[in-house]
Amino acid sequence: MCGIVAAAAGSNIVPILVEGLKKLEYRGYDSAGLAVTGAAQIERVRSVGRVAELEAAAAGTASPTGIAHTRWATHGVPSERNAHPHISGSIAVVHNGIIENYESLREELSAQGYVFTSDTDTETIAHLVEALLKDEPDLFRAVQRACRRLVGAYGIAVIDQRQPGKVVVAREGSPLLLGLGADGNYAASDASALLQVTRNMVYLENGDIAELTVSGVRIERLDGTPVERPVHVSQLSAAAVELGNFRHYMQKEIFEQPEALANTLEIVGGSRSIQPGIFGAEAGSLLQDVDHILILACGTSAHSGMTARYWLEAVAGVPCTVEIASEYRYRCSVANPRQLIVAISQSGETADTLAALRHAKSLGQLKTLAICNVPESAIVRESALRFITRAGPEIGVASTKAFTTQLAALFLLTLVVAKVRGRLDAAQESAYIDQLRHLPVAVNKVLTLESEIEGWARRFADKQHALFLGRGRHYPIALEGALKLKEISYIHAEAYPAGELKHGPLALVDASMPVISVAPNDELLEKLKSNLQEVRARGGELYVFADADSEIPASEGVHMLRLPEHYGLLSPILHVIPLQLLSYHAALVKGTDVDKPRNLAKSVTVE
Ligand code: HGA
Repeated sequence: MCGIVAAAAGSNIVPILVEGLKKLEYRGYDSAGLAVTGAAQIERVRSVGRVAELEAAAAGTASPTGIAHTRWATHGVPSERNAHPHISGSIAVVHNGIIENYESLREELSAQGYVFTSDTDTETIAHLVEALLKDEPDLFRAVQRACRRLVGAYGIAVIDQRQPGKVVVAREGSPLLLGLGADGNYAASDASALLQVTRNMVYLENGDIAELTVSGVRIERLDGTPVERPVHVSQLSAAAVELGNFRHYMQKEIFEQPEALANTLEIVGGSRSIQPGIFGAEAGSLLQDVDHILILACGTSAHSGMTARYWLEAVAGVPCTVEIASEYRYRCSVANPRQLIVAISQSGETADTLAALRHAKSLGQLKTLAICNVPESAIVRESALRFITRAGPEIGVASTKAFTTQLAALFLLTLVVAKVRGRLDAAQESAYIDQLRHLPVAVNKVLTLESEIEGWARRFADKQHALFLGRGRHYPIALEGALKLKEISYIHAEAYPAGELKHGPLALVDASMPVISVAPNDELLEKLKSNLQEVRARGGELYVFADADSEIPASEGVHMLRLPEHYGLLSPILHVIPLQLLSYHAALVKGTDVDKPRNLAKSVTVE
């Protein structure tokens, strides 16, 4: 989603702003812009398209104070006039998020004579601050007063030509952090933008407002109370976001899965048993009387939750429900203080998941667990327990390594809950640990199938539609395969539990509809084989991912690929990988923008 970078330093900060925006490009955006305090007035540069174009356009711009932004439009089409920063009089504003009361503010400010030049909700903030500056000349105080009038979610950064050397930032619901540097102070929506200048980060809380100058920062609450926030030394590796020898981040990230899984599972160490403490010091007592698990997530993370439901019920014997976060947060649900709330999000900033977590807590459900890839994120900070997947930064918008590491974390959760409930004996536990340890090797073997999968992708990249089938714990894997294909190749895809075929979707099957089936050698294989016959009988072309020992012969119209190992309960982690590769290669054939698919963004920080 949108990105913010801001700086108040001792020398020209334009190259830092541009470099910071480049680091945020992976999040997805449609336009970019920056503004600095100039010799006589605010200097602003905006462009639709890539940050490289903004960089070229800003070649002659220099200043020690400025703000910059990548926009992912929510209000008003992607265009130069809607790109941020927005200016009113002597001030300029960039904004992430959505101002929900922008229409009434717009009416009020228009009545005062302010002329709007964009269709954004953001421009109301610029005019509101400008209007308040008339009574309150200090920028910090004027922004503070403006924020009290805003309803919605925002991370903002503001500069004033009349108060050079100063940037004011504030947040409510959108991520924002400060970077304390040697030659100045900085702010950004994501730490990766600031690693170029500092590792010393201060995470702002909702309702915080901060002023940055070259010599320091000060933070207050919106009501004027001064606050101190701790300085974290970021452990993010700057090299982790380089592309290396791969063509795309998505490809790199698919191939990083063995390492990502090994890193994530390192927490188990050489032990023969798994302790609840891997989810946080209080996990042992907090999990004690849990009688239900409610998983809240969106998109790919919801699919990892859906897979985990099969594990949690089968192995730990605990009832489990998975809800799409944006539904749960607005639904009247029955609260259960004994249920464990599990919030899953790659970034830990997903607005819907964060809001769903807060909603769950507001109902008195305080047993909360975050499964996230970013340790300093809001969802982690606001949960009682946490498990940090160690996938490393995920740049491709279509999630891959975050998904498989989430699955590994959820399997560990299954084992811990099973133990707490007395449902796992030492021999079983040890066998599962062996299987987990072997996962990186097993994933490596699956990755060797890439060239055959590439051949399949070429066969159906010209198709308009595709159907994905799975059963049991592989049904969510079929859903994830369909989502990947939609996201990056723009081929319409749907997933069904194979038994549902005859209840409707079979009507769609003909020779032009490829049907991709996840067919591991499990207890449902015989049932699945009958479902595949139903497809074949209607002329549908089948692409089947089976296990080495699945007895399904290849025949005309039935293409078979066998995964090297049969992996039992953990098989979903292996079977999703060929589906990731299939989508990746279909997208390459179609020539789409694999890492930044149209209309989509990484870290969905708006509702
Ligand atoms: N509402 C603003 C900013 C959108 C945003 O934060 N996207 O992630 C706009 O539409 O310009």
